[in-house]
Amino acid sequence: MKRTFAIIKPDAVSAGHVGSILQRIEEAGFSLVALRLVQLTKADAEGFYAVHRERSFFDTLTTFMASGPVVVLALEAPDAIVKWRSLMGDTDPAKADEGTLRHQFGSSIEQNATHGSDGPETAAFELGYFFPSIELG
Ligand code: 3AN
Repeated sequence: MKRTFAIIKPDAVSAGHVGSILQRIEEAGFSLVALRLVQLTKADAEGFYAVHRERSFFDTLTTFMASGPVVVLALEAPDAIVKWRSLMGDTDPAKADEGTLRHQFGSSIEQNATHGSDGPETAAFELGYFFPSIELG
């Protein structure tokens, strides 16, 4: 899979980290395929995270994701899914390796600065959730 879907989450956008994170993405060698700033509704966030519907944190996670604008991205690179997840680091910023985005910009397991697809099917769903095919080329 050459493409993955990424989000710069509301915590990182409101803290002014969009520029720094985009710089890290470019320096890591990803090509930007599509990029947009979007304000999710709670329903948008619930649809996006539908696989986590039964998880205890679903309500707070979707409320957080709708709490301010996010940047949604389609990224391209060889082995994009694995490469982006490794640049993000562990879900929990406290466990994320030094040098990863979540270590640097995340503040909690929920407010962890970035999102990335966890597999090819998820990436296909998530890219299609935000980008019309005309924007993905
Ligand atoms: P990842 O985003 O690293 O693939 P997932 O799929 O386990 O992690 O979780 C999806 C999102 O749900 C995470 N990015 C995080 O914001 C949130 N999350 C995961 N675990 C928790 C938790 N224990 N408490 C609150 N939010 C969580």
